[in-house]
Amino acid sequence: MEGLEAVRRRPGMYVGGTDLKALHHLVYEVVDNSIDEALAGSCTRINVTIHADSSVTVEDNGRGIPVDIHPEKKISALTVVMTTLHAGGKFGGGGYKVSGGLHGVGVSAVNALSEWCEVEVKRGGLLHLQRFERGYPQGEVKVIGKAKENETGTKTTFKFDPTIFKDNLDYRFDTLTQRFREMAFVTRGVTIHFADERQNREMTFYFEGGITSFVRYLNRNRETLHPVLYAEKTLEGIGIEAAVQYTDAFTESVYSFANTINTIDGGTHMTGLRSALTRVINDYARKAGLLKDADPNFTGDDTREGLTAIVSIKHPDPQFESQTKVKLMNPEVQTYAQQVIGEGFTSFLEENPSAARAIIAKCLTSSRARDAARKARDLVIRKSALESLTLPGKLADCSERDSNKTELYIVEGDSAGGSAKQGRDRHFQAILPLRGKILNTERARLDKILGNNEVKALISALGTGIGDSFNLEGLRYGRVIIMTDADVDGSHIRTLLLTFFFRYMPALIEQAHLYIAQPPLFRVEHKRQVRYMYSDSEKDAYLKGLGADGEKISLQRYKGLGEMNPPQLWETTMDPQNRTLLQVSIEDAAEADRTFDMLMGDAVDPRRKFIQTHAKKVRNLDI
Ligand code: 0RA
Repeated sequence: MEGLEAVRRRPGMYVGGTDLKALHHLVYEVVDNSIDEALAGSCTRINVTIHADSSVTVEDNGRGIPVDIHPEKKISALTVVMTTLHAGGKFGGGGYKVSGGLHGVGVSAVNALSEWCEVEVKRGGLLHLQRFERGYPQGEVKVIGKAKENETGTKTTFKFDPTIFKDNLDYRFDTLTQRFREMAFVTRGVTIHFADERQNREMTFYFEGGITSFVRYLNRNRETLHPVLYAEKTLEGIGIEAAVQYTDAFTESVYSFANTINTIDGGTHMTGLRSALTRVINDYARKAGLLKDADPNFTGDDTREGLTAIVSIKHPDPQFESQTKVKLMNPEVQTYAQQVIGEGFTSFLEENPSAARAIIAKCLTSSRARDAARKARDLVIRKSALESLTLPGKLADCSERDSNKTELYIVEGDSAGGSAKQGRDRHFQAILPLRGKILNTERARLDKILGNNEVKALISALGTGIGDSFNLEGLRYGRVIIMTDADVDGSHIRTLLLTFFFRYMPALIEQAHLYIAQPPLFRVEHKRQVRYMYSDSEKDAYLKGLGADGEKISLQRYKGLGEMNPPQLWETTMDPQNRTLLQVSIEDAAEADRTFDMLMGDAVDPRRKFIQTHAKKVRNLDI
């Protein structure tokens, strides 16, 4: 029991903390054990249930945790598994533990951190039960019934200990769903059923095609260039599989897994995948004469544009960079992954010449565009260095020079720009109007946007430079405020600007310099009193409150900033005493970045749906 006391005393050492993330890891740890059974070919179904009291049941139809008496310890193997750190896969079977696991400490750590935990095992025709409280067995393993012939499995129910996981923490449906979906994708053929009895929601994940389905899922809103390529082989006991499909998108979606854990920082399996793709594409393009002698090879950047891929490995002894298991370090995996994926991809291109041509055409466009973008960017950087003293003509600057006190409003359109220029406090507020249609007319890669005059003006107004020469110290305004119309165009431009800042100036967001202005939607005048309303519901509630008192009510709906006169704009949106500003978080911006992809991609349907869905609540779009 000593180990368990240590876990309870210092949970951080064993489960990485006592926060929401650690809480979810308890569930993953238990499910991982069932996934191990599935990977061993002994389990096809896993049911996870969150009960109303936030206890969690994980049930599988695997072989069942052995219950026989352990030869040395003279106690049931089940008790050993549940109370000994690192006892995970040491019994019988001969299989190794391949799935994730918490930090290798096994289900015993979950047991130690649970108020109570009950394990039922069906094995050898009998149903067994053992109960634990804070890790301590409450009696021996008991036989409490019979199991049907050949029916085996393990059912674990635990309630996390609220004296350890404090602050009313509770599980999040979406977080768990995401993880179970990933587990089901990378464990082909297993069904994960997830029910949340707190809110009567349930989901089932089963992917016949494994990671091939995963790639199809990721590309569901994109135009693909060819069918999914799947490659798989076990080398020296290491299972390697990859699924690859190019799309006409400009971005890349590549994910890597080691023993079903999403290694978000990649590692050797990811490197193996990337180098295999680049090498095979170059070889093919040379042989087919699509790259001439004088042409340089495609770079990794060229071959990753539009790439959607999953690489998943199963390793008996995975080495991770850190306790958090986000980067795989085993050096041999790089060679094996490169070999397996290289062979698979080579034959795929040979057998599918039209796919090969489409992929290479995509790489060519990408490489040319990158070249052009590099030149444009160099130009912007060189110019912005030169122009750091010459501010853009469109900028109406403020007189204050202390950037702790200054604000830059980025305003859509010249007419709104005019109102803002007249309405502002010119002492500390600067206005930069941007011509409305940068997004729709460009419909192109973000790199190209750097060459756009509006964006160049923005970069020089900010004073930070861009790319390698970006320096937050140069920032001329402590607050950078995006002020766009409450319509679809306005939200496009906001999405574009957020994406731009997210990709090229993330520090500006992280250091809390970026904001979104909140102009009102309505002006209501009643008994010579003017009020501004910022949402439909606010307006409706106000009008209802007035009732029918016979007085005339005048209601004006603002469609654009340009409809407000300068004093109105100041009063409602720019006056620090009255206005509301939304501070943009890096998550908001990341979300905008994904939205941007969808808005810019060639798949028309999701874009139309997006616009239809958001046209009504456009004020809160992607923020
Ligand atoms: C050790 C050995 C065997 C199975 C398991 C553990 C096992 C553990 C868990 C945890 C959750 N579900 C599980 N299912 C199985 C193999 C025993 C044999 O060879 O029959």
